[in-house]
Amino acid sequence: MAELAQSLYRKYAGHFPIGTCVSPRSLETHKELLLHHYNSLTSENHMKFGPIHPAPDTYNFTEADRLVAFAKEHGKLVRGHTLVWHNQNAPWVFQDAAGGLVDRDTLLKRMEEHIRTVVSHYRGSVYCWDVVNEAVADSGPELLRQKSPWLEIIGPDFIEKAFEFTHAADPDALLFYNDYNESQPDKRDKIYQLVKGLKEKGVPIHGIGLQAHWNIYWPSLDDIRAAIELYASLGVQLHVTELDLSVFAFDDRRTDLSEPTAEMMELQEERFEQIFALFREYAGVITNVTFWGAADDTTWLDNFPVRGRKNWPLLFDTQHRPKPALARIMQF
Ligand code: HAH
Repeated sequence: MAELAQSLYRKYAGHFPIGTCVSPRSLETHKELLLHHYNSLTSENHMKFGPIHPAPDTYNFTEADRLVAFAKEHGKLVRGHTLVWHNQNAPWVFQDAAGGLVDRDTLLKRMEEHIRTVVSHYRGSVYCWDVVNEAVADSGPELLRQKSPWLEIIGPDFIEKAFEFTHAADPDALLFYNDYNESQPDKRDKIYQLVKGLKEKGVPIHGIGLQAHWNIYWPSLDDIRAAIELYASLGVQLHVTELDLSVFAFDDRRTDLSEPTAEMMELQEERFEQIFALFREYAGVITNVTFWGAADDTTWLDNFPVRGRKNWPLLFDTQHRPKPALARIMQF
């Protein structure tokens, strides 16, 4: 059993909740870490469209309900992730009876029914939703990601519809637009434009989710700060929704390491310290900081962007022991 350091979420109680994503398995395998260090939980996969609504008349709430029960039992917040995304959908959603693409009105009805059912089910238990995930284009002149069945079938107003349906189902939930590469200047400006447009139309949106899938070299502190400033100027809350800090630059596909080098660990410690100092500086606007994993033994980066390679991106090691980075972000 790993020795318990001072509780991360208790240390940050005056700033923002500290979260992690969880899986059905990690509720057991990482229970001690979850209880001691995190006070906000996000289902990594089981509130996504495919898993939770696999067939037109079939909802599978079992796993997400277990997470919500666990959170209730232990006094943890739950972030809802995610209602409308171009990935991890059930194929039926976009198909008509003949196997072709469904028409706009039918897809809007399906979206409404899906959102109403899921959001009502978790009303009062899930305090905020990533309503739309990753709708902005990574590069090029287009504002929106072109390869999305939601955009292709419904058109650009799929975004505002999703927020309106969610708000109707739970008027108390905080509603977020969530995306990655959120601190990269070109994409940052597009996310800003999108959310600004939604706000001007009176769409019920309360926040921007910064996924924060970063690494020890990128993005610069200046770019992160500029993104926080720009998004905050819209008068919305910011959640850091999926934080991890890979020891590899994104284009570095090396697979020769069985543990991170001392230099990587040192850089990671420094970066964690700087990033959390920045988050604390903006604690008036940053209202949740969630990691995309509780410890280095299991994270989505084990298979992205290189299958079967560890990235050691979190604050706890593969044995669930605090890395030196933990102490660094507790010094204030
Ligand atoms: C995130 N996408 C998703 O929001 C989350 O639901 C998933 O579990 C992991 C990461 C980040 C991403 C991606 O999936 C593919 C390419 C770039 C970024």
